[in-house]
Amino acid sequence: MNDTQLSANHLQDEATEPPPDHRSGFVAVVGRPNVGKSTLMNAYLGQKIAIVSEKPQTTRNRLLGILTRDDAQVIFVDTPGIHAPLHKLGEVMVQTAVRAIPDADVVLFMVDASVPPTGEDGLVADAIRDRGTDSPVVMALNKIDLLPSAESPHAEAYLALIQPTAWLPVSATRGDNRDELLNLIISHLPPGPRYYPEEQITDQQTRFIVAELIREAALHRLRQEVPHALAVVVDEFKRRNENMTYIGATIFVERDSHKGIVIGQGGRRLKDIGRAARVEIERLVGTRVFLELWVKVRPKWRKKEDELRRLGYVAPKR
Ligand SMILES: Nc1nc2c(ncn2[C@@H]2O[C@H](COP(=O)(O)OP(=O)(O)O)[C@@H](O)[C@H]2O)c(=O)[nH]1
Ligand SMILES: [Mg+2]
Repeated sequence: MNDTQLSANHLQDEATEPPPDHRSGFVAVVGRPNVGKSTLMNAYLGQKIAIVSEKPQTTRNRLLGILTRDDAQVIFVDTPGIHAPLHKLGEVMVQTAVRAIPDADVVLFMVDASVPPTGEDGLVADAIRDRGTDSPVVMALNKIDLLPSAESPHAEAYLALIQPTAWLPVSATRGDNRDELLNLIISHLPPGPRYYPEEQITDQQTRFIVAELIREAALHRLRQEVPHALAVVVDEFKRRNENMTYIGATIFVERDSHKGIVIGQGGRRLKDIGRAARVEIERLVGTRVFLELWVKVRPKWRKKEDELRRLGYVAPKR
């Protein structure tokens, strides 16, 4: 695969004509950080488009995940979690999420139903109301696998936040009600054509997803404040031959001390990050990968607009 848009490995048979009652549209997946938005989208696509971690604010950009079936095309818009931002990056992330709402045909409001609502869930409800959308709001009460029964004791409190058009308890990881939720979403989409070719599953360049997979591998191996101070840029992406891709990437951190932590004793942590990322990247690009990583310090990049732009964090216009 080249550094072009990522496609599913579908059977390349004749394009099938969608039926006359075909539905399609954009589904904005919104919610506070860490409720499972990216996990759910990846599960629907059967491929890792959006990285996932147990750390809040993992998703920083808007990503499209495109699901095509015979009767419908669902274009999921995975967004950063809506939260009270502490720096410029946080502001850009919240703007990115909020701006997805008015364009959506369905707003999928995800919550963690294993715990009671927090102030941030309230911020999400406010954002949906403030953006004045007429589109149906479907609420997914996620993580019910953590509860003794599918009945969340907090369901009522969540439903009171927004009075959704429809709702379902689900588990993005275990799969409970995942298909039912998809059918529910599709039932609220308008009739419409296929907007994207059926084999396309995202709008992102392979290069971007590669950078994200490196960031994910690093996130899983770092603690506390360092993960939030990381950015990854792919500098080189070259298919060397049929079975080998060369990738050179830089991990940016904010401080010299962070650089030391990312590299680790005798370079051990960086090697570990590289090894884990390489496995995921090989799965993505379908060849063996030679991955070279560098670590560089960019002081206070999260607070500087020009640095954010250079690292690819820009809120969509509007
Ligand atoms: N137990 C459980 N954990 C989940 C579920 N969905 C997501 N998670 C976990 O919650 C964390 C945050 O998930 P992520 O998709 O990154 O959340 P996002 O910030 O909303 O995109 C990760 O550790 C996921 O594995 C679920 O249904 N059940
Ligand atoms: Mg996410």
